[in-house]
Amino acid sequence: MSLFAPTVHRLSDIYGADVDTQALRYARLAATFKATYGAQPDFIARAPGRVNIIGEHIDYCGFPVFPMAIAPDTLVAARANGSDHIRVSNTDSAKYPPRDFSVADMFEIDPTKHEWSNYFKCGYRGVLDHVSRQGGKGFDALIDGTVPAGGGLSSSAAFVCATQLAVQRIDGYDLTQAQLASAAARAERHVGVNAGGMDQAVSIMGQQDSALFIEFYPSLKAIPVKLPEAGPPFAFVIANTMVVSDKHVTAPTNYNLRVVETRIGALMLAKHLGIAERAACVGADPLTFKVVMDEYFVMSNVGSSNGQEVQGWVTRLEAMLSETDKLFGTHPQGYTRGEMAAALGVTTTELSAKIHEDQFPVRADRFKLLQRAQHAFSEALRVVKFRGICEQARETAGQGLGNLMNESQDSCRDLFECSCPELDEICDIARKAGSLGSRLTGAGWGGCSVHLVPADKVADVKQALADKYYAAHLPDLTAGQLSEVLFATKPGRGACYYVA
Ligand code: NG1
Repeated sequence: MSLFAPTVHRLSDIYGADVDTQALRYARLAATFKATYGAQPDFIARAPGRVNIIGEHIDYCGFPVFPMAIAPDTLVAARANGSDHIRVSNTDSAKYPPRDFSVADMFEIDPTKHEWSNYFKCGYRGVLDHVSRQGGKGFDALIDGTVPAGGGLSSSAAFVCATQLAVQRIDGYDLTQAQLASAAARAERHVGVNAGGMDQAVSIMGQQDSALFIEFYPSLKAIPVKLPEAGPPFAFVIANTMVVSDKHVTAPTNYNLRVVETRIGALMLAKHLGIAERAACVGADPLTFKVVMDEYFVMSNVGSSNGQEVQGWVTRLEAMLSETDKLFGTHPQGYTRGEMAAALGVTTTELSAKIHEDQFPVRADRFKLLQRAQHAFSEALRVVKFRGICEQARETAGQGLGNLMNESQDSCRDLFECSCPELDEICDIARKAGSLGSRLTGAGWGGCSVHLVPADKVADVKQALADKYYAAHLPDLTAGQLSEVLFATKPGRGACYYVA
């Protein structure tokens, strides 16, 4: 795997066979850039969206996830303009009007305003904060995106990552892929979502024909894993519910609340296991379930804390599940703030500071620590088992992988409560039509679903979804629109520069 974002000169190196549509798109982008700014762009930076195959809402718990990059992407055409201004426009100017910023403006991101250019500013800050600089050269940028916004395919990460690539090339930096991914994950938090790092890592490091097993702790590591080739081939079908889940708007009751529930869960579990005062826990920022698990096993000398082998993971995660039930099983209805503060021996104000509520406020009467922890540990277990099945590459792999995806959906629906009726309905229709495994992908509460489908059943699954879901819920969709919300995909390459 290359250490730095590569530069490619042929569109086929990015999109495989689908070059004609892309050639037209890139030519239009260059022409619009020239019409807008009076010159050709120097280069185009490109970063893809992703589908998370399995491992939902556990990146911010420090656990491994298993996504793949896909073809839909964000392009940033750019050129230094010799001024101290940064001008940015979008090919969809009706929805995303042009903006003109001074370098100082680029550091002002107001998370209370839902403003498209905030993501551009995040990308800018990602690079500049990483190199500890207050500003760089002025430039012009034109954005074009094909990842649906709010659809669970990570349009925001694609946007932030592509912007980072553009900014570092304009300003003459060369961050490694791991640095770019970590910088983008930190930067995206400026818009007020306390996100993990999965999307940025796979957008930057995605590999053609492989999914990635991404570990975050003790450091970011992406291991390409081929999907089993033994047995009948299968495809991933993506179906968008078209229920737009705006993470940014619903964060206090959905995404950020889930992050907080797992963080408080980790603090209480560390205390319960008698390891809260150990340096690794005190110094962890944030303290996650993964840190707690590793530290507990270091202390009790059971297995290595970095054990990669499937059985090592299974032993440790099962032990954590059992401790979870012992500790949180007394409160199946959830905890009040007062109960959690008392359990940790702090005031509710101190608890609020611990979970950074000034930056990421949350709203809930009860915090469902039992269910969230059960999901996190069992989902991590499914991820390592999924990888294990891929590596064994047996004839029967498809069913095993599909079962894990179905169990993941059940857990997301019942324990993590991040599904929605439309996602459940789509999964049900797809399974009945031949999908081996169907689940939501991304944050959930709407957005996209992913289905593991034997190649000879792809047409049946798509037809069933078209007839039973889309015709019923969205009768006005044209055939062209349908192909954008319901499609088969395979692992694509990560971010790169394109220079003709
Ligand atoms: P989406 O909303 O699909 O981009 C979000 C987070 C991920 C991860 C998933 C749930 C951002 C940028 N991404 O993905 O880090 O936590 O939810 O697995 O917020």
